[in-house]
Amino acid sequence: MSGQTENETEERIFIGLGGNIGDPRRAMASAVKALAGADDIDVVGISSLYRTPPWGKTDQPDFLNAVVEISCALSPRILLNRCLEIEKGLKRERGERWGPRTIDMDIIAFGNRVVDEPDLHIPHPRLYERAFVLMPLAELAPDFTISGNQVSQLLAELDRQGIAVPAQGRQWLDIGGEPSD
Ligand code: PH2
Ligand code: MG
Ligand code: MG
Repeated sequence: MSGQTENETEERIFIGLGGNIGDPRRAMASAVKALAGADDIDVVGISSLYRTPPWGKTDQPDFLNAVVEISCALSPRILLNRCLEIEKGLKRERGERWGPRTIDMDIIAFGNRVVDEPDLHIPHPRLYERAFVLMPLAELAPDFTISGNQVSQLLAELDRQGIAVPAQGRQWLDIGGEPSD
């Protein structure tokens, strides 16, 4: 698929946010504001904030996670580039795979499109194992289907133990104020 292909249909697009070092809540709030501030992206849904046990590599601090729904006419590739730019702007730090990070933005689903490129896999390939993605996603879109599976059904099959909701709704965006730098 050409990287420039326009998204002309009403596709539901979801981006997962996460982080577990520094001030992840603030970094995630800044990421949402950066998405909302882009002329060609509308933020149409924001989940609550979730505190989640580390997945994949367990000897690291809990993560904060959330999911946002956006609407845009960008291609998945261009959207990925935007997310990488926003991460860079927030001075993303990360080390090993699945290790600690200040901010992570992952395209979870882009309508029913399937993208399989070396650095871009949509739907997100580990979505099915990750309550930290499916819980906030189910809050926004329980009936959305990913590769034929309803989000609420996928979540019902997962262990949600240890996941908490420190901030209900959108209030987590406004705690504390803007980053100083
Ligand atoms: N992200 C990872 C690895 N493990 N665990 C949780 N709970 N939340 C995450 O966002 C997360 C993770 C790599 O991106
Ligand atoms: Mg990730
Ligand atoms: Mg990522």
